[in-house]
Amino acid sequence: MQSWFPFIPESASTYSGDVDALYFYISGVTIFFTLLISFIIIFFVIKYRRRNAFEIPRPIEGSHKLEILWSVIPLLIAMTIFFWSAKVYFTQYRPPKNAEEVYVVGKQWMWKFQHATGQREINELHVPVGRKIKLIMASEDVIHDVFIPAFRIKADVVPGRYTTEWFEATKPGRYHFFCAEYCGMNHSGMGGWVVVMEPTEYENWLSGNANQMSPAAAGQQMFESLGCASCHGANAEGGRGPALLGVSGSKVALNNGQTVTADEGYIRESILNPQAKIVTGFGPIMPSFQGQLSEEQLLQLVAYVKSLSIPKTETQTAKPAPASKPSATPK
Ligand code: HEC
Ligand SMILES: [Cu+2]
Repeated sequence: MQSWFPFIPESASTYSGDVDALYFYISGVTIFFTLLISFIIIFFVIKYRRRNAFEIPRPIEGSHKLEILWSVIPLLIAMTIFFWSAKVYFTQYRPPKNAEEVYVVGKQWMWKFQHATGQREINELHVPVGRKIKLIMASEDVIHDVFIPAFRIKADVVPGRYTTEWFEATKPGRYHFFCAEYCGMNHSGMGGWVVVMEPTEYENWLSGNANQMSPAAAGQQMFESLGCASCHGANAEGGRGPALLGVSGSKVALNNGQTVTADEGYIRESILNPQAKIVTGFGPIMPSFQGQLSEEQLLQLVAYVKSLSIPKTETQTAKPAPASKPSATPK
């Protein structure tokens, strides 16, 4: 699929138009000045050429007016580029609160996706048109990068932390995505397709693949089996660890006087490296679970902890459904 202009991929997300406009603007400014300066150079070369062997040029005194003018004009132009790109960047890299979450794990050399409702996919991602989707991404091995040209988004997937990107697709279709960070032998094959569907079609697809446990439900099982529940009981009183209900998204006071927001990154760190940030009023007794969990399991635990803060009005995202379905032992 190509757009009207060769070299520019299909434009299929809410901000791909903004990115293109900025791109054309920067290209336009560059081309304009390249031509202008080239023309002036050639013009001067001809106009001020040496006409005879003994010619002595008139000395040039310099001009402050001119110096200021050709410093200030480029500065103003550069500032338009700066503010415009800052604005585009700002919307791109701040996922909206109400986005639906998809968990992404990259490993040599494939992409695993899991929807908040449980469906898993490999090298293919189904999403509905017109809804905001946030990808929470982790790597099992080396740095990868999720690049979806038609949506104009691209973000590294870095081992040891979560990165995110978000989009809202504007038209149904199949869009190629790539790993955009050289990651070893089969890097070039590490990609796939984002399938954007009409909402009803998407609901059908979801229900047709509904036999998997949601990440939050899988996380809940692990929460029991790993013994998290023994310290993080449902009721705060007398628990050895803080109650986790409502933690996600809240401000947590630490024993060093700092406050942090409990986002995915914080929850992740709390599990792998509990000593890094100690919640005020508690001792550093939580064991580290580093090395015991795959990125996928970790994402499921995080999904479970996050689901503990969803109020009664449960819209989409993680449903801590009765974790009864036997299937899918988390890998
Ligand atoms: C031995 C008891 C113990 C076990 C087992 C334990 N924790 Fe903790 N956990 C704590 C304590 C104490 C704290 C508060 C001190 C700190 O931040 O390390 C804590 C903090 C946390 C926090 C940060 C909470 C906040 O209010 O900011 C999270 C999230 C968390 N634990 C998740 C887990 C998960 C998931 C497991 C199981 C994989 C687990 N814990 C197992 C004792 C425990
Ligand atoms: Cu890769």
